[in-house]
Amino acid sequence: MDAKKVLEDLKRRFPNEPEYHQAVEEVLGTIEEEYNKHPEFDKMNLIERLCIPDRIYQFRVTWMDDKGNYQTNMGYRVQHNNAIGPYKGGIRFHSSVNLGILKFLAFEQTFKNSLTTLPMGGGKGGSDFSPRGKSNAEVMRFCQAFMLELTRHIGPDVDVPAGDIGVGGREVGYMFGMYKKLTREFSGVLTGKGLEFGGSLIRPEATGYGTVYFLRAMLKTKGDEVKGKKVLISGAGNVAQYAAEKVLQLGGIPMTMSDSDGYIYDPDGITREKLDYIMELKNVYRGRIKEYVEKYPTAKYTAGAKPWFEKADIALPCATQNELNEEAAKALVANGVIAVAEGANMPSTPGAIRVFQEAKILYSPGKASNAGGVSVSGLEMSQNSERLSWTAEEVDAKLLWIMENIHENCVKYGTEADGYVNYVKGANVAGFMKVAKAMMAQGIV
Ligand code: NDP
Ligand code: 2IT
Repeated sequence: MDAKKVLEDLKRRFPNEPEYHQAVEEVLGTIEEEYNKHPEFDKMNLIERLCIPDRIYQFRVTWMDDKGNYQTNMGYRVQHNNAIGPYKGGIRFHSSVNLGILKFLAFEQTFKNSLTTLPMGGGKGGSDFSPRGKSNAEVMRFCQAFMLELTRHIGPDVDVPAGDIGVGGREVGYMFGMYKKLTREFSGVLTGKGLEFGGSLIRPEATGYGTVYFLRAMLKTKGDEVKGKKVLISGAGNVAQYAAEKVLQLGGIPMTMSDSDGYIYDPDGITREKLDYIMELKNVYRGRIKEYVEKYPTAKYTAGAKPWFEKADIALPCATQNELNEEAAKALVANGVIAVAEGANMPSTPGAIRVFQEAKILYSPGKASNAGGVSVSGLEMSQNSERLSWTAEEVDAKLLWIMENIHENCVKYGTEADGYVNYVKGANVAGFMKVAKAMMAQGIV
């Protein structure tokens, strides 16, 4: 394959999808060499079938708001690849959602899920509906209207959605309820369910915990540890909260959290008690991060900015794509950051990744370091199939094993001649090879 040509062709056929192009470019650039060692792949033009989703569903979602007005949003499900298992990946509700963003996420998910060692293909879905500022009743009506259409495209052995930005336990619960009502079937069709109806212990924690387990494994290669390190965290949602919790458990000091309006910096560190406040603020009251400084006035809030220009040892981007650009990466490196582990999907721009890799600091892409969430989703599917629930200790031990295994695979496939581990290459090659072999074995389908 000629990676450049493949990409140009995709850009021509699918214009106006910059995030999708960005994700594909990053993967193609790192797997090209390995791919070309296998002429049988190119003979079957495997790469095109790997980049273009198996199928995409798009539908209108109409629902009634509390004032009695009818609102219309778009709904999507991108089923990217099911060579190694049923389509699997989250659902995102955010005003910025469009097809290009979901195509990038579904593409990334395919490699991420392959890395987990569990039998899951890749998919992603969502809507441009934003739960922000909506009442509980509005969120429920929207979730029901969304599931009314999505039902016919998913199933426990077909496609198993979960949460992502704007979709947490509440939304998964409402969608599960509607699926159950429409199909009269109680199954593991969604993951991230409530514990009372088939959810797994540690699923809410899994992405954040997994990111920090991966960070710990990276630091260990340098004989270093999380203890005593100052950590910049972006986001204040599911991933950011549990990344902060695990940093605290390992003796590190979270310094920042953010949302799309700005970030807070606490010079004394975000302690366990302060994190409890943030969790209540975000999860119960659905408040904004700036309210933190009213409660803890020694902290500062900066509107319209990102936390990357503060001094620290480690950065964990846990909010959204392209939230850390080249300029921010340069500031992080200049301030002495030794490791960046992505909790979000594709938070670093290509320019930022270049800066990290040229400075030879530890840098892991989301598809490796945030794979803990979908891994425990896979474990939720296993528990649903055997109609048993595992203890928190069991699930956490399996999560840790999976994250350390992904780390080992990145080292195996990503170590360069000078010993520097290119985690992007490692993750992409390891993830790709398994999917490619499965596709080859299954013929042209
Ligand atoms: P949440 O909705 O719980 O939290 C998202 C956080 O990111 C919020 O603080 C939100 O702020 C902020 N954010 C969202 N969009 C933007 C934006 N455009 N600009 C700046 N800030 C933004 O989502 P999650 O924590 O679940 O997801 C965070 C990231 O992690 C995403 O990239 C997601 O794809 C990824 N991820 C999630 C997994 C999971 O299991 N949940 C698994 C693996 C990856 P605001 O309230 O202002 O919108
Ligand atoms: O990006 C992701 O891996 C997720 N949002 C979690 C997907 C899942 O199926 O648990």
